[in-house]
Amino acid sequence: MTIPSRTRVAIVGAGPAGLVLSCLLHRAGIDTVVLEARSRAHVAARVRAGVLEQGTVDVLTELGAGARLAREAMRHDGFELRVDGERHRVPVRALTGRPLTFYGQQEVVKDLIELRQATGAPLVFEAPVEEIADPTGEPVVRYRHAGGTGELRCEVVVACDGFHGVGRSTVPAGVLSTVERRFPLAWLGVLAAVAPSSDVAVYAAHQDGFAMLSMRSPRLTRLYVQCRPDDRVEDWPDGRIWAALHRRLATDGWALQEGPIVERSVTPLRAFVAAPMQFGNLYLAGDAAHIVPPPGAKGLNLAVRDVVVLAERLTAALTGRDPAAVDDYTDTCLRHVWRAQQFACWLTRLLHVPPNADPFDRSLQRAELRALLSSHRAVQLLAEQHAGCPPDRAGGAVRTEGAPAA
Ligand code: RFL
Repeated sequence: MTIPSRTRVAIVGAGPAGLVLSCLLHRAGIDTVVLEARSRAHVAARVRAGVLEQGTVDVLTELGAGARLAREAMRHDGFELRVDGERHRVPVRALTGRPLTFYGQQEVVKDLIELRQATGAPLVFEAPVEEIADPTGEPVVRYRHAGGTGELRCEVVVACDGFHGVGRSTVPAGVLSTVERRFPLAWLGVLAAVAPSSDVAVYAAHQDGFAMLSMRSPRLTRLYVQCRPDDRVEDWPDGRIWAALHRRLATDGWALQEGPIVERSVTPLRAFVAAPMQFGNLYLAGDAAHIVPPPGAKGLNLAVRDVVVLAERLTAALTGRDPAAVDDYTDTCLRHVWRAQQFACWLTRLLHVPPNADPFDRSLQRAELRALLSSHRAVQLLAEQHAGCPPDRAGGAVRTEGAPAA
């Protein structure tokens, strides 16, 4: 593919944020070029998120990337909280009107790549961006591709390049402020080629630590075990993984089915927020600006929210309808980012056993879990936060016809 030397919006990164943004702007008639560091095969195989909020499903469907999702996604009415083997159902759909949708992030990415490629608009793989020059004037994006280097001039650059990308580091240190919490915890995540042993996702709080059973398809189970941030995958041979899962997920009358482990990784749990999410004509979206700990299952959903907000504002600004529309991008996003952060950090603290937890901490944590489960209002709030608010115009995002207002 020949890469143009000029576009209106340069998008760095073809993860969920970059791809959704490119499709939203294309639909609004705005030229974009997407530059992605890795190969198409690599991006489409990266196993990460799996729980989609209804707002995210609505955005994908509205864009035309929802057909396979509608056929293949697993929809659940709720999830199970297992506390030292005691089972509690949280009926999310009954309490919120919204189901939980399980569909792998790699499948979302595949569908979006196909949608983008069908438009014929440039999406270039193996084109790592090395520098974003002049972000407050007419930005120039410098990249490597096919053994050479190139420059892309644009009016706006959106860094959707994840936590380790170049976008955030382009904002001067005196402008950008960051806050971070590193938990003394990590998740060992595995993908096992076996039918899920439960009809809903299971979050288990156990004296040994957290474990979770989730699903990606009727034949693929996603499992997580709390481990230490400095653990390596080699520290966790199959036997140790299954033994920990059997113990932490154990409950009467139920058995965990084992299967071949086809993927494994260790993810340290951290929370991170950078602000502002805009600097001149450079915008940050998704993991480039914030990381939420994975127990909340919010990262991909937040990335989609960010770009829905941004696409609406950039469209208004670049078509001349409202040049100041982008001014409140950071403030609008930070409201939903901090709401998700609060939920994810609370769930992390509630369900995991920190390495230094003493008997007092452990008893307090159990007392909090039991108080939560005995209160209808508390369970309602848990269900609402897990299901996520539908994106609405008050929050600055699109609302699909017929969706409830908030
Ligand atoms: P991504 O997906 O990291 O994509 C960034 C893209 O940018 C490319 N890139 C560059 N391209 C060009 N030039 C450069 N210099 C570049 N540098 C980087 C990268 O190759 C990549 O393709 O960011 P994005 O789009 O913001 O999406 C964010 C989500 O990926 C992330 O928040 C979620 O995976 C988080 N997450 C979950 N989110 C949910 O909403 N629900 C979940 O159930 C959920 N579970 C999870 C998760 C994340 C996890 N880990 C592994 C961190 C479970 C886990 C274990």
